[in-house]
Amino acid sequence: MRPLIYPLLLCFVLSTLPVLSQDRQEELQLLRDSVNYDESMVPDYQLPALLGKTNDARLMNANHWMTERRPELMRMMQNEMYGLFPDEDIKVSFIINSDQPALNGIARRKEVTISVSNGSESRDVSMLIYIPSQIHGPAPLFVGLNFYGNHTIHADPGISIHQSWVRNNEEFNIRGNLATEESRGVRYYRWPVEEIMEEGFALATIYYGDIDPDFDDNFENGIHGLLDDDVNRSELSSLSAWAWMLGQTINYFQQDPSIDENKVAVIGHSRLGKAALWAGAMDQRFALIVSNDSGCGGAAISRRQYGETVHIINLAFPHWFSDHFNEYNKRVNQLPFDQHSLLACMAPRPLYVGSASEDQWADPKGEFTAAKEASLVYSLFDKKGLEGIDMPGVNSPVGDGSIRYHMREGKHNITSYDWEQYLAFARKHFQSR
Ligand code: GTR
Repeated sequence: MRPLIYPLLLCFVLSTLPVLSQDRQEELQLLRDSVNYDESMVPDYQLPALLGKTNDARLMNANHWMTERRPELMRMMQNEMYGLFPDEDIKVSFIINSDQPALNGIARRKEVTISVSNGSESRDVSMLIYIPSQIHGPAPLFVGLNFYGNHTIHADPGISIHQSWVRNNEEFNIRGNLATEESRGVRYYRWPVEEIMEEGFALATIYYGDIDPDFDDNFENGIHGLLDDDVNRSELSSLSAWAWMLGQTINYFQQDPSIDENKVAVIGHSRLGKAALWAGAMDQRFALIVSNDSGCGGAAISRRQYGETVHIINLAFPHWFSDHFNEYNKRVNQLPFDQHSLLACMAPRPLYVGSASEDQWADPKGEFTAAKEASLVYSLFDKKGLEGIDMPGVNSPVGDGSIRYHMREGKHNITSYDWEQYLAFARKHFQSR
């Protein structure tokens, strides 16, 4: 019997869908109806060699990886899958709008406007930062995007409410695609702000729709609206825009003496976990990377075709990736890389991959497999990964080196259990530096 979770999951997935053409909907529905959740039906596949033609670690060293192979993989992933946000003519400036004590004195709250301009037009993106009061001197920090607005992560009445398009959600009192006071704090369960402060970490977050609203409009709105008309739309992607903005935040942290710009961890859940991974690959200033339930197009091996597939994700979310990614819808084995390649691009920086047992759509085993495979590249740096470790059961994190993995018991979500693991991992790695 199929567990009840799958139909429920399907309802959730359908409710988050942008409007698609009838043909596309029908094709998507057919694929969804035949999604594989049976491990014995995972096809035989061969992963592309991480190190190039030969996968022999004795024939490559860390320097060769960094200067030759990694750039080659990054180019392929950009061209074939993630696309880009071309920022040659774009200028970014930061304005601190407020800086006040908050959360009963345990933190300071800053709101920073990130102004993105092409010289004649600009878009403003708002970043919320909490800095723990107990830390004297620059604090290590987690930065991640949020789904519904900065004001949804905590009931703190001092957080500004954005004006950008937002997905309607009855449960969160969001109607007319507009955020209001009624959705303040509704996503608090995903952002344990007080615990993060107690652990001595600062937290920064940005509403992802401020950067690029999450629907397919051929890249007219959000920061894409700042690009020249002659920019090739087929190479753009929402994931690259979201990830690009994450990289911009480090430019701000470098100017803020209360933040330790050398200890910035990037984190994301689900599609924003995909964005966090791509940001971590594109910008090596991120000192630690956390992907939570990022699934297809994130940490999960595409070739396994278990849960969400490349074909499904491209039909459902045509704007997330570059148009070229569609070429692999029916021939995923032809991809010159797989998601282990993306994870390998984090090396030698600490990487934590989190899954959830009832989130089979995101393929926990595929996420573990990619993290384990990436260990080969970590070994070039004499860093320990998940070598010799098997897929663990629920709530049993594995990996005491630079790669760690867990499968939390429960649904597609980011919970305090997940955060506890990520905070402990970051504490350990940041302390030892
Ligand atoms: C789903 C999508 C997943 C995941 C998720 C989310 O609809 O199929 O890839 O990203 O959304 O972001 O919540």
